[in-house]
Amino acid sequence: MLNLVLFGPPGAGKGTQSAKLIEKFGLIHLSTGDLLRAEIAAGTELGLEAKKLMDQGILVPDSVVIGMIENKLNENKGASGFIFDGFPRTVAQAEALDALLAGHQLSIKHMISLEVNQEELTQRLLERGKTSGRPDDQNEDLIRKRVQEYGEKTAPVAGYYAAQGKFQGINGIGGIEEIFGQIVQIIEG
Ligand code: B4P
Repeated sequence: MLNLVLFGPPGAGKGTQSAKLIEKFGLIHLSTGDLLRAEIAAGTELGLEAKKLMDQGILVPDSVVIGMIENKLNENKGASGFIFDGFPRTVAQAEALDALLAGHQLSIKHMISLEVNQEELTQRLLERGKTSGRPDDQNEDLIRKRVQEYGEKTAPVAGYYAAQGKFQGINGIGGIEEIFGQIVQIIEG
């Protein structure tokens, strides 16, 4: 069973690489960003609350995203593995994920971190913002706020997995195929 965490700052390429990994390895893709945007599109109460925070570049509360992941794990009991994309984003989320997986006799095999500098992230997200319709991609101040949230709340998650010997950092700047090749190499050992 292959369970991966794909990690990195906003715009590092987590979503891009996840799409390629699910195709190659037949894994279930669990992106908390996508799940939250689906709640917003459906106009649920959770979505309305999340939107207020996401539009300011702020993380939504841990309890909300942990609950969403718990539901998805329960819905996909026979899966051959999961890619966690954009989750965990805090150490509390990482601890909750380990506890949830243990309840299903599962664990994380690799945590793969895509490393990209702020200048490149800003360029990528502003470019995506031209067509994505995502309000959080359309303004440089908001992107800076998201990167700041990442530095303060999410970056410590790397240490959590490093302490378990599961952290693998790779350069997230370069061609999409080249980066994919490096991830596949880690997975196939
Ligand atoms: P997410 O949806 O997770 O958004 P992201 O970090 O912007 O995306 P990602 O890194 O996947 O970028 P992508 O591959 O698409 O989160 C959005 C918001 O939701 C957060 O700010 C937060 O408020 C909330 N949220 C989500 N999860 C949460 C959690 N667990 N806890 C609390 N709050 C949570 O790549 C970006 C762009 O770069 C694309 O246009 C792509 O084409 C391009 N690109 C990718 N790889 C490239 C490469 N190698 N070279 C050049 N361009 C590349």
